Amino acid sequence: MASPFITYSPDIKKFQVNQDAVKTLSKLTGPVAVLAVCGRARQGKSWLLNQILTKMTGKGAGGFQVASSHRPCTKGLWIWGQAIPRTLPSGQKYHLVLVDCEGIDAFDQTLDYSTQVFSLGVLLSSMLIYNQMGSIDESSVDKLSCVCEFAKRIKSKAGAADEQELRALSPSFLWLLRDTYLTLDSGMATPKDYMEEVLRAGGDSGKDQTRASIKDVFPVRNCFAMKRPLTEESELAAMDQIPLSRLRPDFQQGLEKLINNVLSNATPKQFRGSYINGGALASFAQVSAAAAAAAAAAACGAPKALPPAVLLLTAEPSLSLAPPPAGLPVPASCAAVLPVGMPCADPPSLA
Ligand SMILES: Nc1nc2c(ncn2[C@@H]2O[C@H](COP(=O)(O)OP(=O)(O)OP(=O)(O)O)[C@@H](O)[C@H]2O)c(=O)[nH]1
Ligand SMILES: [Mg+2]
Repeated sequence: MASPFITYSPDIKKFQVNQDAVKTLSKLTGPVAVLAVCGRARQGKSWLLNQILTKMTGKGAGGFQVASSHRPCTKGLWIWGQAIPRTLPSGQKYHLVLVDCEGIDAFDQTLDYSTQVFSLGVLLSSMLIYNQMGSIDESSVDKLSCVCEFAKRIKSKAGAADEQELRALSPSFLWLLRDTYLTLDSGMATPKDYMEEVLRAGGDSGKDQTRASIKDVFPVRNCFAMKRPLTEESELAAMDQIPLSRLRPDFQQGLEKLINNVLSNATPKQFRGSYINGGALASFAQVSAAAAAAAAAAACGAPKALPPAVLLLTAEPSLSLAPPPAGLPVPASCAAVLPVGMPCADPPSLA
C-alpha cells in the first residue's frame, strides 16, 4: 500500500518523516535502492510508478493515487509499503523502494516549497526520473539547475566531500519526456544526444553555468522520450482505468523499454563505498527533511547558513553519526550503512 513518507506540516512550516515509514524502512537491513519520480504537477508521475509496480509485482490494482482533476493529487513524498526484493547481476540481493513525489510548480505552491520537494527526491534516491510533458524547455532546465545548486551548496558547506564523493552520492538521472515526438537532428541518434545538446555550453555565461551545475550533480544521465499513449483526448484523463493493451502499440513498446532501463539502473544507494540500508535511509530522510528549508533557500540565492545536520553527508563512517536536529530522534535500529568493504555495484552506465 502507498503511504506518506515525508509530509509538510504547515504548523511548523517544515517537512517531516512519517514514523510509520521510518518503521517500514528500518526493517530493511540489507542494501536499498530508491527510485523517485519528480517533476511538474499533473503529468503522469504516479501513473508511471504504478506501471513499474505492476511489472515487478504482477499486481495491477491499487498503487499510488492517480487523478484526472486539475488539482494536484500527490502531496509530499509517498512510499510504496512493500519494498521489492531484487538481485544485482553480481548476485547481491537488495530491496527497491519506490518514492512518488508531489508535483512541483503547482498553483498552490511557493518556489521554496517546490524546490524542497524536488531536492528531497534528489537526495534520497539512487535513481531519479525527472518527468515532464513535451520537449526540454529553459524553465525545466532552470528548475533542475536550482535544485542542483542546492546539492552543490551542501557539498561546499560540508567542506570535506570531494567531487568524486559528491558524484558517488548522486542518483542516476533520467530525463523523461512524455507525449512528445522528437525529430532528432542529423548527428543525434537518441534522445540522450538531444539532452546533451541542450546541456552543451553555448557561450552565454548564465545559461552555461545553469547547465554545468546539472552535469556536475548528475554525471550519470540519460533521456527517454515517450509518445502520447492514446489519440482520444477524453480517454487520457481516465488512463488508469484503461488496460495497457489498449494504449497505442508504440507507447507500449516505449514503456516496456523504459521500465527495463529503469529496473536495471536503479541500483542500491551508496555512501563512501558502502551500501545504505533502510535504517540509514530513514535517518538520512529525517535530517534531510529538517535541513531542506534552509538548504533550498540557499540554493536559490538567499545566502542562508545551512544547519549542521547537512554535515551528515561527510559523516564517517555511518550516516547516523550526524547529529539529528533537535526533536527528530534517529531510530536506534539504524545501523546506518552496511560494513565498509561490502561489495558495491559499479556505477551504472545509462549510455
Ligand atoms: N497525456 C497524458 N496523460 C497521462 C499520461 N500518463 C498519465 N496521464 C494522465 O494524467 C493525469 C494525471 O496523472 P497522475 O499520475 O495523477 O499525475 P501526477 O504527475 O502524479 O500528478 P500530481 O501527483 O498531482 O503531481 C491522469 O488523468 C492520467 O490518466 C501520459 O503519458 N500522457
Ligand atoms: Mg501523483
